[in-house]
Order: sequence, then C-alpha cells, then structure tokens
Amino acid sequence: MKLKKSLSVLLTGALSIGLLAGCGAKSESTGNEAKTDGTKVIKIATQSPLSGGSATLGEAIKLGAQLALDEQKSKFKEMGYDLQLVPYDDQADPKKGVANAQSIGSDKDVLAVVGHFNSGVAIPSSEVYEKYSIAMVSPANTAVEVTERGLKTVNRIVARDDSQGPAGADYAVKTLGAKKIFIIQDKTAYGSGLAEAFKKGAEEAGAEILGFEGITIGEKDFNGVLNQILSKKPDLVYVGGMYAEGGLIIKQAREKGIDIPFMGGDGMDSSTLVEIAGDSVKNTYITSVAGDSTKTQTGKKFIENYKKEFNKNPESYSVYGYDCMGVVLKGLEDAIKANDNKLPTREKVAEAVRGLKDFQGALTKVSFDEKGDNEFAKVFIYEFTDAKYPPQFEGEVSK
Ligand code: ABU
Repeated sequence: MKLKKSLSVLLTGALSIGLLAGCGAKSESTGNEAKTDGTKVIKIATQSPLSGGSATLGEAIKLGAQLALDEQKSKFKEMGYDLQLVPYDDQADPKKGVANAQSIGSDKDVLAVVGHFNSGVAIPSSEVYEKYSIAMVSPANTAVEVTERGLKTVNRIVARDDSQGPAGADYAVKTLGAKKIFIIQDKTAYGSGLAEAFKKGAEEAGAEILGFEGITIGEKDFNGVLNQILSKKPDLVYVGGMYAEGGLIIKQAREKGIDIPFMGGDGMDSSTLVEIAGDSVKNTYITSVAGDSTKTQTGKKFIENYKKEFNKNPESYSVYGYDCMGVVLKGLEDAIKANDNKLPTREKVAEAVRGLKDFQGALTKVSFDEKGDNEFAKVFIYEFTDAKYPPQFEGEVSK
C-alpha cells in the first residue's frame, strides 16, 4: 500500500514536470531545473573586482552586464528561460578568481561568464572555464596571453596590449615629441606586458628608455622611483599599471615638481584616477581600448539608461560589460534556437559565442577570430586637460 502511494506520487510528479517542460523550454543535458512557472533557470556569471583597489571598474563591468541582462529577460522568458545574473567578486586576486571559477563550473545552471577586469586573474581562471567548457567573454583584459593559449572558450571584445603599447609609443614619440622616456610598471601580467610593448614601440620609433622600474600593487609611497626620475630627467613618464597606483604616482610626482607629461594605458581609464590625482592629473595622456560612448546614438542611449538605472555615471568599461553580456546572450539565443528551443549544452553555447559575426553592441562591433580576439577592436587616445572624467577624446590610434 505504502509502495503504491509512493509510485503514484512519483508518477504524478513526473507527469507535472513533463507538462511544464512542454509549456516552455525542453531539457537536454544539464541540471537546470524547471521552475513552477515552467521556465528553466539559466545563469550568467560575472567575475570582476567588486572590492579593493580596482573596484570602480570591476563594479562598472558588473553593472553594464546587469543592465543588458535585465533588458533581455523578457525575451528569454518567452522562450521558456529564466535568465539570472550571478555576480562574483574576484577581488583582483588570481586565487580568488580561480576559486570562484570552480564554484561557477560546479553550478550546472551557469552557461557563460562575463569577465574579468584583471588579465592576471583572467588567465588562471579561464583554465578552469575551459575545463568546464564555459564561454568567457572579457570586457577589459588586454594582456596578450589571454587569447594566445588557444582556449576554445576564451574571448575578449577589446584590443590587446601588443596593439595598445605600440599605439601609445607612437603617440608619445611622434605626436608629443618624447625622446627620453622613463617607464614604471606594476609587475602584473597586464602592467609589465603593456610596458614591454610600449618600450619596444618607443625604441623602434627612436626614443631612448632611461629606466624600466617595477612597483607593487597596493604601494603608496613612490618617492624612490620618483627620485630616479628627477635625476634622469626624462621628457615623458610611462606607467604600465592601474589607476590606484597611477593616480598616486602622478600626484606625488607633481608635488616634487615633475611637470612633464605622463602616459598610461586603459588601466588608468577611470574616474578614480582623477579622484586620487586631483589637479595633478593635467598633462596626462592615456591610451584606452575603451571608446567614447558619447560618439554614437546607441552609446548615448546606453549612458542615459545606465544613469537612470544606477544613478551614477558610467565608467570606461561599463559599456563593455554591457556589450559582453550582449555577445553572450546572442550566442545563447542562437544555441537555443539551433537546438529546437531546448536547453543547449555549455559546449554549444561556447561554440555559438565564438562563431558570432558582426554582432553590433551599444558601442562595439564584434566578430571573433580563431583565437577569440575581436576583429573590430580599437585603441584610442585621451588627454586629461582638466581634473575631470572622462578625459578629452583625441581620436583613434589603432595600429
Ligand atoms: N586592460 C586593463 C585592465 C587590466 C588588465 O587587462 O589586466
């Protein structure tokens, strides 16, 4: 009698699940459970620094991704899926990024990741995504190694440092007329790689490199390296690093009377650079792989929606978080349609993402090559003429 009752409960349960699945998405191979309204949960993770020195841009990536996902929720609902964002804080720490990546991989509902901000975190974390066949689309990682490892799941929508470094070098030497350059770099995968690429480009353009000094993330007192600069008398200082250290270096340099131009890369493309350096930021140039959203109608609309939603101005990488989520969701939609509206596997989502052609985001156009680099990625130059953000857009300097 007890056995009969249990069987009947089991059959009724199976029947209900079957009926519910018939109303919406059909299940294929993952553990995604149908909800009571018949939809199936699909999670997209973000990984970026939400705490610590890089949190301004890490949060911007998350918020941009969140906005794109929220805008597309109803479309996926009609297809039978409940889209959910799961934000992870990688703390700009490779160990934390890898631990989070393991959690992401173990959660069968997660089908893709938007992230990271730091190349030094993306590189080890993406080894884990590859193991789980989870597509990663990066809004900000520029270190060459990110896509040079031949991983099928790893993609980025921004330019690489082997474009950004030489583009900055050309501008420094040929436009600003720098002949003697001192380079500071933060010894990370990003900072040292970018500084090396800049150095090579500057030497090829005819400049002399007077120093190539390492600093440490989190360092606050730069008197040592600034004293070297005072004695060597360069006509430009290049910083391969992030806005937290870059802002302090510029501020302390100006306090010592070093009034020559400073230049950095996209790691300094943040309002926090201006907050830290204040007026000292004037006469600073940055290359960035992030374009100016005010230059297009869709970019302007993005800024308007972002401000309305979050009550704050977007940062350089906000729109890149948004466009990365757009890329992920287009790949996901294609994979669902190609699978007769059934839930696709992670492999199929990753293949669909890599296969995207001419995806038009709010600011970026995206077609991935065989390595996962974006064929349309560009490099831009900006100048801080005043202590305000964003800096003045000078133009495109892609090489
Ligand atoms: N591209 C600047 C952000 C940091 C990074 O790539 O490590």
